[in-house]
Amino acid sequence: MSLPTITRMTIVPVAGHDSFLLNLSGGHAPWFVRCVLILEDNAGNRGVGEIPSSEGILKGLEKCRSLVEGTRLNAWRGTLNNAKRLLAQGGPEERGRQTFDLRVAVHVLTAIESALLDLYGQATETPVADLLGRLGRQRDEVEALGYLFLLGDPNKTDLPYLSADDPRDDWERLRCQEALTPEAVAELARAAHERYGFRDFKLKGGVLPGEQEADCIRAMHEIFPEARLTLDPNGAWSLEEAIRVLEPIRDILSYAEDPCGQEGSWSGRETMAEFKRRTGLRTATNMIATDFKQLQYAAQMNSVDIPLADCHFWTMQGAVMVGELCDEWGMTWGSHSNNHFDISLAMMTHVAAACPGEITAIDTHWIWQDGQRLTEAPFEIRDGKLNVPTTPGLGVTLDQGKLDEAHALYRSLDVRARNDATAMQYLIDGWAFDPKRPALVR
Ligand code: GKR
Ligand code: MG
Repeated sequence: MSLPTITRMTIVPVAGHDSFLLNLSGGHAPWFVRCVLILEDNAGNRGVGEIPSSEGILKGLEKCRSLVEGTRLNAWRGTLNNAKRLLAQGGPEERGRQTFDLRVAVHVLTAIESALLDLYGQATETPVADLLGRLGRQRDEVEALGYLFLLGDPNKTDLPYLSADDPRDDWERLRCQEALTPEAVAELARAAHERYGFRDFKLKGGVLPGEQEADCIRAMHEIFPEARLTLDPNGAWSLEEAIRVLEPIRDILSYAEDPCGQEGSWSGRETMAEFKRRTGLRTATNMIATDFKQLQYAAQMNSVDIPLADCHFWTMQGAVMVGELCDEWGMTWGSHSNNHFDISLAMMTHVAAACPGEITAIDTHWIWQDGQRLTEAPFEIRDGKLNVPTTPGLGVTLDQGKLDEAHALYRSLDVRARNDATAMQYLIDGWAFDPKRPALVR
């Protein structure tokens, strides 16, 4: 069968609004930046992908343009292979010690892969979930967790955070206000549950002293005793601190996400293995098993039970391969997330749908962005779940007007990549990132 040819590749950096989310990297700015890749074919279809944005990523995509335009969809794997080889010439890259992944090549590749799969799915009338992995779709619904954050007070800054002037519900009101206590976090959990029906929750830590974050988990457990709960300080604590903070709440935690990390002469895979051995707690990570080599060592050392294989930095096929390995090796697949629009929500849903076996409810920042969109009908989280579409491709239709608006916002800003330090400096003068100290502990 002869499939259409790709006629045009368009790279569109976009920005959206965000709340004052706190984490080890600081405080989220009032905006987040992403990059949308659009591929058009000569049958008139458009395929899309969404990834984080940075100058390196935009350049990387541009570099691949001539390898993508003019190729046939039949050869989509070859196109990706060529892009991968070209990007590899940039040499090895490091994830870095921020909470977010600073690599370029793997993100660039994912954007191209997503748009290609979307187009290929449309040409062959197949949903992306059915194209992924050895066996395609494994489920028709994907469970998501309620991903909560401690929140800074926007009024302590003169930054243009959106306020909830006419909130539809408690969630829309609370996500714009300070939340730094166990009571406030429990309220966020309740409001998120009421709106989205989440059964499981994750709290982003690395902000307050560990014991205070453990109290937030206790408060969440009070109102949701059945929920699977986890706390993620992004490796901020030393091994001893992680044990001291989490041992007392081990019975109410389902797993600990990156409780410790690289420390002195120990690698993060070593401290995490030791943490597991000494506490008996299961561990998840998006920091110490972020490629196949690291995953191999993490598995050999028994450091990790739940690799959070976010498709944006594993590629969509890579993330599903991790899911297949987890299923074979007795580990549990999960997905990490950063702030994202609705194209990424679709990508993550299809990937999770193709991972075999029992998986962990996926992370998504969508609840912080809900109300903004780039597609005509974003996937919805209802009863804690996302439906996996049965329509061809990713199952989303780009809304050109909304895309233009998000691009115009990007152009109006002097922001080209994520920077959590600036907003944090309103709370603590001269604040600087320290991978081993919670953001408000200075
Ligand atoms: O959005 O602030 C954030 C998170 O801290 C994010 O940067 C992390 O990558 O969600 C992430 C995680 O699970 O570590
Ligand atoms: Mg994490």
